[in-house]
Amino acid sequence: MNKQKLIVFMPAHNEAENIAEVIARVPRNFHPDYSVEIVIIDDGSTDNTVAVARAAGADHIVSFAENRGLGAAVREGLAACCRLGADIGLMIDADNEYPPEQIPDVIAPIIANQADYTFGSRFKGQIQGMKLHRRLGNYCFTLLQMLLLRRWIYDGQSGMRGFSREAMEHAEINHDYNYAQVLTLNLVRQGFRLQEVAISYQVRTKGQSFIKFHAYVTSVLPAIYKEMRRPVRRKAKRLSPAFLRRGK
Ligand SMILES: Nc1nc2c(ncn2[C@@H]2O[C@H](COP(=O)(O)OP(=O)(O)O)[C@@H](O)[C@H]2O)c(=O)[nH]1
Ligand SMILES: [Mg+2]
Repeated sequence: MNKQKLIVFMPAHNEAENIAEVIARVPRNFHPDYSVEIVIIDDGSTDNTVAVARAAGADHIVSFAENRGLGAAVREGLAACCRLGADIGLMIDADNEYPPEQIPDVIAPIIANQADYTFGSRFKGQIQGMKLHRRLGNYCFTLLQMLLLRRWIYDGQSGMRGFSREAMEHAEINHDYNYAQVLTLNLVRQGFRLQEVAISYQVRTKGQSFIKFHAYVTSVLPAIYKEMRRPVRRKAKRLSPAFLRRGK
């Protein structure tokens, strides 16, 4: 039987100190029916992220000539998964905060066809070292998504997410700076099924978070507004013309 393909992709900007360990921790043989490949989206790194990632065993590296932003990098990661024939995609930050060992847990609901889009959820699991202001920021942005989608969400800013092939093909990220909220609003409004899986999270010990309060708020809030103003086509309608015809 032909194996299914899981592609693990990592957006990375100057993560030379962290990325090798993340790559080494990815379980390559987690399931007899799945092969695993790793794709790095290097967002114009000026350190030796690319050389370190290649030496650590990354299978594919896409490099942007200049820094374009995390939203642009995740958009490219999803496109790369589709180009490379992934059946399932899994995004994980390159900074060694999220647990690659739990990749099988995070994609399990997709393999079981119970979800199309999953989060590794820190607030359902365990968190080590998150500062109070970051925790509060996470709660606020997650609450906003809950209100907009009228459903419970634990961790709307997770940097570890799984995608079915179809979710990857239809996902749209409407700004280059970030993806966290607009991607969820986009996929859930299209009718893709979201599930969250508890993970354990350890705040980075090397390198720096790119998040700056002012830039984050002034980029993310308008993008959320723009996403909510945009009409989305529901998946059920788009996917089942045969079903609709039968119903007539
Ligand atoms: N593509 C891209 N990725 C970035 C940029 N800045 C950070 N990242 C990556 O995005 C992920 C999360 O970044 P991080 O700074 O740790 O954000 P935090 O975890 O929310 O504090 C890491 O894998 C970073 O390498 C950027 O400008 N562009
Ligand atoms: Mg991080």
